[in-house]
Amino acid sequence: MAPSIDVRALVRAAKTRESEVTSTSERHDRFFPDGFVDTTLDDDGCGVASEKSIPIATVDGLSYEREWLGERDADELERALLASPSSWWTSWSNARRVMNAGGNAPSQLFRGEEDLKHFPAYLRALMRAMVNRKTSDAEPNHVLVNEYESRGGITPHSDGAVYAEDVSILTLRGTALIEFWPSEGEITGRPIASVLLEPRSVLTYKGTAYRLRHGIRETDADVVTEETANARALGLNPGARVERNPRGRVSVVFVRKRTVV
Ligand SMILES: O=C(O)CCC(=O)C(=O)O
Repeated sequence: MAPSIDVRALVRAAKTRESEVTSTSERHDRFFPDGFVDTTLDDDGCGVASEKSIPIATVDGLSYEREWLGERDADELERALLASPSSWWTSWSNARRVMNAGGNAPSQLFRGEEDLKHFPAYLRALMRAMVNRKTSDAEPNHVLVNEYESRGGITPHSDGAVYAEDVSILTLRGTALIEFWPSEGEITGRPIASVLLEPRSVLTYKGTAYRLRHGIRETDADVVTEETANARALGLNPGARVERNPRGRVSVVFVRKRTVV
């Protein structure tokens, strides 16, 4: 006999989740009482062509911008995101936990306003800034937060077909070397490229770069190599060791999910 499904319990659980999401987004709005104080949210020429932006010629579609967010705003954003209830976080084995900061489950398609209404106002402002500052081609509609322990990493992967090929990663705390690998085959030898992600920077990967796999090693210190595309701009030579922050790393991933038709 097929196992019976307790439909009432499922509906109750969905309602609880719904009210938790709403009350949490209201609670979130106590952050940023004065709005963003040291971040430029509109294009003032600090987009792709600014001095803070480091072109990465070795991989089509890969770009990196330093100091995308101001220091005070970065602190406030971290406080706000980490104040989310523990039930919002999912732990992964390699010293990483992930939070869905708005919208529906990461694997589900985008449902329009139904998903957008759950975002706190400050995240909506950053989502708009992504496109106003020409970081993304179009406005993201989904945001994930990763919190890593100091040594934590993420296995090389590609982000798959649910998202448009245009992803931006804002690092809030800690540095880490992200490596890009061919889309298929064994991960051996040297990566195609790597980028050292600094606090307050944004890394964007689109098109060709999106289709590569990317990952971060589990380690106490990252080692800059010939492939590290922003090493020179950061004043680092191949072989330089960059210790991980003992407090770990926090990153915010802005994506655009495909829409339910
Ligand atoms: O934390 C990062 O910078 C990478 C995150 C990532 O690759 C992911 O969430 O899929």
